[in-house]
Amino acid sequence: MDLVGERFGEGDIFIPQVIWSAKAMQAGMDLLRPHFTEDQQGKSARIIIGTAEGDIHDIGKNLVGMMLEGAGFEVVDLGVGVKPELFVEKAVEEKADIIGISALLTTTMMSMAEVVKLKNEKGMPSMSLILPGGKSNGE
Ligand code: B12
Repeated sequence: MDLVGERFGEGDIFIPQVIWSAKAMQAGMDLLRPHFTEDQQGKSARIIIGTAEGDIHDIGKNLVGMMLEGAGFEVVDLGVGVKPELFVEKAVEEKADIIGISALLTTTMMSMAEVVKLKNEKGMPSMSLILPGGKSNGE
């Protein structure tokens, strides 16, 4: 997908080819999924995961969700285009330990800050928030 991104950036390939590549990647992940999840022993923590509002990129999120499941996390996937309020509402409802937000666009990154703000307003300071690249809000 990195190569696809480069070629898309250079104007060498276009959106349809990127979509085909994304579908191929998803199909590969479907084959791998059972192997990642079959060995899990007891669940360690519950994580809410989703792609930020205004963003439809989900390959990385799905991959991360799958790896987390394989590592024994209980993953609640909210899908794509998730509003900041929904991340926080669901985290409360599901008694989640962690919120994970995926955002691939410069414009959708800001919605992460909104989730942190809402989470703190709800008095959930001890919850971890993980962002792509492994950065956290330090809590
Ligand atoms: C595939 C792709 C698409 C596909 C998405 C298909 C899908 N179902 O996801 C399609 C064709 C639909 C698409 C659309 C668009 N895209 Co696009 N896309 C890409 C591309 C080529 C690859 C992304 C990808 O899947 N990579 C593979 C996965 C495995 O990697 P990843 O996403 O980075 O995920 C890893 C980490 O980021 C991290 N991670 C990800 N999520 C999370 C979450 C948590 C909690 C954690 C811990 C970690 C984590 O872990 C993952 C595994 O290592 C990138 C370029 C690139 N090289 O990244 C552009 C790119 C992201 N797209 C871009 C753009 C501009 C768009 C469009 C706006 C294009 C347009 N003009 O319409 C639209 C966006 C529409 C929207 N509203 O969202 C730009 C963004 C630029 C920017 N700075 O904002 C990029 C960078 C391309 C470019 N160079 O211009 N895109």
